[in-house]
Amino acid sequence: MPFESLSERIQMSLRRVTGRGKLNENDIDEMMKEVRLSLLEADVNYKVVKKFTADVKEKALGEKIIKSLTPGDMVVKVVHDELKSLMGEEAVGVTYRGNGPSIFMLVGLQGAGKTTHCGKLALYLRKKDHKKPLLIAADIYRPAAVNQLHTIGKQLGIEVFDMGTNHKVNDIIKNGLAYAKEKGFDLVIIDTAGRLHIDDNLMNELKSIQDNFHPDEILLTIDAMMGQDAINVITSFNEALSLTGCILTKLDGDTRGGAALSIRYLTNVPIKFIGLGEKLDQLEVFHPDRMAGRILGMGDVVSLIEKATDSVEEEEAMKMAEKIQKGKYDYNDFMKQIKWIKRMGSLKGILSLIPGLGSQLKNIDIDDKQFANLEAIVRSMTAEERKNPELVAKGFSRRERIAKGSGRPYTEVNALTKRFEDMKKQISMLSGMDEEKLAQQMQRGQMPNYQSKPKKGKGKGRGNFRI
Ligand SMILES: Nc1nc2c(ncn2[C@@H]2O[C@H](COP(=O)(O)OP(=O)(O)OP(=O)(O)O)[C@@H](O)[C@H]2O)c(=O)[nH]1
Ligand SMILES: [Mg+2]
Repeated sequence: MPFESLSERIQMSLRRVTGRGKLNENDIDEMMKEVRLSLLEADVNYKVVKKFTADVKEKALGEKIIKSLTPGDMVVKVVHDELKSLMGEEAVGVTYRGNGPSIFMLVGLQGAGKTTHCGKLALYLRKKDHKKPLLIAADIYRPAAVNQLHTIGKQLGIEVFDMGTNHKVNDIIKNGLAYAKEKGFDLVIIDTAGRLHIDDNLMNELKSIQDNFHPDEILLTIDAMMGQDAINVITSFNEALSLTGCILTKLDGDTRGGAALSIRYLTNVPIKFIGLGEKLDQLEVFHPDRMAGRILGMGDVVSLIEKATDSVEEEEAMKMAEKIQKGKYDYNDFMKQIKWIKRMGSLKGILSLIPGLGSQLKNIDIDDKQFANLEAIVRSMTAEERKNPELVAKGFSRRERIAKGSGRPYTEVNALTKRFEDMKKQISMLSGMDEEKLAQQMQRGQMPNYQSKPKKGKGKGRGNFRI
């Protein structure tokens, strides 16, 4: 996975602040010092790092964040948003022309992935935009290049136009375009030659293609493993040609990925696609927000939550919803729900990484000790009492026995039973509630709305149950 170590390090520095209720400038400074180091280590350009840290700090220290109820989570959101903005905010798509076949040309240094990405792009756009692509072999300097493109075309069932290596590049393209028009292709992708270094010959040839055919897209393939040198390469290509974007290739493996964070800000050339492997379907549209999420590990966290929610047996939740509807909620159900909520509780730390969610979680009172006490009390009840909560409610001596057995004070047992009876009353009022909705609510670890009037300052509404 790209960015693995950057991702790990940034997440570690953010852990300093996540979930914290109060932050001062010093906390932010300490955190940013580590974030700064992780970025530099990932080979992000120092100018970019400087701008990034300054922007995050300024926003994080803003009144709104520091004084909010969940400054820690808000700071994570600031980091996320700034990463995203650094990479260009939105994904940038490709442009097609309305009349005649659209012309895309791939350029780049030797071995950057031009030929491979001609194939990847053709495959992707055929699938996604229902294009009928034709590949044109315009790298005449290596006979093997023409064969390589044919091999790729064959694998994908995409036609390749070539005239061998003994014709001028512009003639090949001209003929290729005529062929595309004649045969009804609506997209041609031109594979061009690469050089080890940027030289005038290469640039003049590419410029001549640009001037003669006015491609809709001139995409520079750039090897992510180049690190910071990528910036100079992009700048030189962009001075000679009107690049419409770049494809950051080889973002798989152990690349540190710093280029992805620096390119847009330093060159203003958008990254349109990323190459994630040698296989022809390993191409993705570059989404700055998803990439930011990947770096901060949020995508993974989101899927983790989804899993946790799924894992609470759906059937069981439905069964309980049915019981609640019939007014048959008892201490056994209560224990089961505590178990569910506790499962969520162990996730609380991870959950609070997600902007917005952390603050919602504050309404769920996840206090392990409190749960342990409640469980001790219920465990000291007999099976009969657990099934029939009113026995405990009515029997003073039963409550005394339970208090002794659980080692909890009598007042606590009293409070629980009283609360439980109140809950039951409220639950019976809920009985009109849609069963499925109730089940979903409980799966999320939310108790039904037990408190009709939430106490001020103690969180509000659903999910809040205090004894
Ligand atoms: N791991 C990985 N390898 C890639 C990726 N893209 C291309 N490659 C490999 O990189 C090597 C060079 O790719 P080519 O597509 O031939 O590069 P090129 O720019 O056309 O090279 P020249 O025509 O020689 O200038 C090949 O072995 C590809 O399989 C990628 O996204 N990830
Ligand atoms: Mg090639």
